[in-house]
Amino acid sequence: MATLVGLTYSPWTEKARWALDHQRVPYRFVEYLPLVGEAALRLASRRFRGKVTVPMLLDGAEVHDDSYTIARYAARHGRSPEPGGLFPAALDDEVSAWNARSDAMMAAGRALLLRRMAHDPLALQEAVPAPRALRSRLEPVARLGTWYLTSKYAIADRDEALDDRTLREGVKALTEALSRGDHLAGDGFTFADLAMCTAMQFVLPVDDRYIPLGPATRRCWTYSHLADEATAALAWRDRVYTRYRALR
Ligand SMILES: N[C@@H](CCC(=O)N[C@@H](CS)C(=O)NCC(=O)O)C(=O)O
Repeated sequence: MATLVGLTYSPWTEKARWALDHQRVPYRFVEYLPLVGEAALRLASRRFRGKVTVPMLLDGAEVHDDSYTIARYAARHGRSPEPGGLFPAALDDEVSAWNARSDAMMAAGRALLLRRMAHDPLALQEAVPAPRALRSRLEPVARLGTWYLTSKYAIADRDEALDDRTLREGVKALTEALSRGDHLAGDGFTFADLAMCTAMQFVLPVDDRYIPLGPATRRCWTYSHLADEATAALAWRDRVYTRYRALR
């Protein structure tokens, strides 16, 4: 059986996991611990150079380190309940364009989130993988984790106004597309819908039933400048989750 290494709260992991679950592909999930888990991940994937990220899918000699290729793997190895599958051949370009949009929104959203997180001691404490009573004393551990991600993804070199614009334009493009129908590519559920739903996590997190977050973390993930203008896109995201995201 394949192993998926990922971070439960991460929208990239959710993108891969949703595709695997939707296609009914069996896998074992292993929770990743940023920084601490890196050496083991490099060893398991035999990636000794460059950046390693999760989600990562390991299936014998086959290694996939990107949510999009994991979803493609899911489409090859599973069976879709939808007639055309997650990647209908005729809609390939459209689906991958929406995925590129989702990736750009997520990179922008992460940069905006990490900036907010650095100033939110309660959210930092919730990120400490330790019993509640110890969390406030261990806040520096979470601060170290945030610093690590900030430097790994070169957040200081990013333009905050541009990140805001990228997220905003993503929501606008989504809202416009939804005025033409409930599915982004063709007339059924595809990876385009799934990818854009997961990107909306950086505007307002989805219900805890799908991705559990502590109250301070949820507040921190909420991008309030944009959430109020994104009501149609968020309502659509919630409808798609209810209909197509089975609870684990
Ligand atoms: N292109 C990758 C990007 C994945 C990605 O950025 N993963 C981040 C999520 S925050 C990660 O691995 N973070 C933990 C780390 O870098 O140690 C994908 O779509 O799967």
